[in-house]
Amino acid sequence: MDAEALKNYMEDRQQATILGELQSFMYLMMEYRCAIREIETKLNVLNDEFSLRHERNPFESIESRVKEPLSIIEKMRRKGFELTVENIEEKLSDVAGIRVICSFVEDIYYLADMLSAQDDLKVLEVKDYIKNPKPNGYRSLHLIIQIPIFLSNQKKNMRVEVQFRTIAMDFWASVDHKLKYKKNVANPEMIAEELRKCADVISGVDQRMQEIRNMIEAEEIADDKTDSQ
Ligand code: 0O2
Repeated sequence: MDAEALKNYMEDRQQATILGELQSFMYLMMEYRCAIREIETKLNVLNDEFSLRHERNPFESIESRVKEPLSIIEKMRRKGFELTVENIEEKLSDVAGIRVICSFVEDIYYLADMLSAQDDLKVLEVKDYIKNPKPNGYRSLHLIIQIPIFLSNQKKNMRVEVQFRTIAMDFWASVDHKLKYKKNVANPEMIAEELRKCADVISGVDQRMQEIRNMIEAEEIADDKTDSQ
């Protein structure tokens, strides 16, 4: 083989490898989207049933996403993993992510318990950043769930990260996320401390809201008893 032919051969091989990796990557993202749909359906079923029984919804909204390729690359680099499709699947638990936004903290645990009890999925990990907030004040309940998806020729277990938060926790996390991009601030320690204080205030409001709801529910139960006598 002359030099020119060898060069063409190497370029073709390289292109084929890149194309192969790209196809595997796109296929993997499709599998994650299917896994998200499975869990979203389960959460919507729980929501429908709960709202008929209790005349209110346990969650306000659900957001879902498959992680953007650039975020995947950034996280793989940050964690020091070689960038291959196999590694993305093996090392990252949050390529498929669902965020469930609730009004009340008790609803978070209700939904997480109901979902975890289902026998066709497996909870691989629980990170309770509500009971144990991160030092910066971040609060949410994270579950890493393994769920099977059924493809034409195989059943495959996929991992999905489900984050449960109150509206208030979500407000804090969104603002925190935005501020993370503002790197050139003069006093980052003071800003971090202010953000942490805001997280504590927000947590206090969540607790108070929960207490108010409990009071209202207790009154409703008392009224129902009086009516039925
Ligand atoms: P994105 O853009 O939301 O997907 P890591 O902390 O990511 O190195 P691990 O174990 O994956 O390692 O993380 P963790 O902390 O249990 O959960 C990761 C996800 O939780 C993050 O995903 C965020 O969505 C959210 N999260 C965790 N800590 C914070 C925080 O301090 N502030 C905010 N706003 N969100 C947080 P990604 O991939 O970082 O980002």
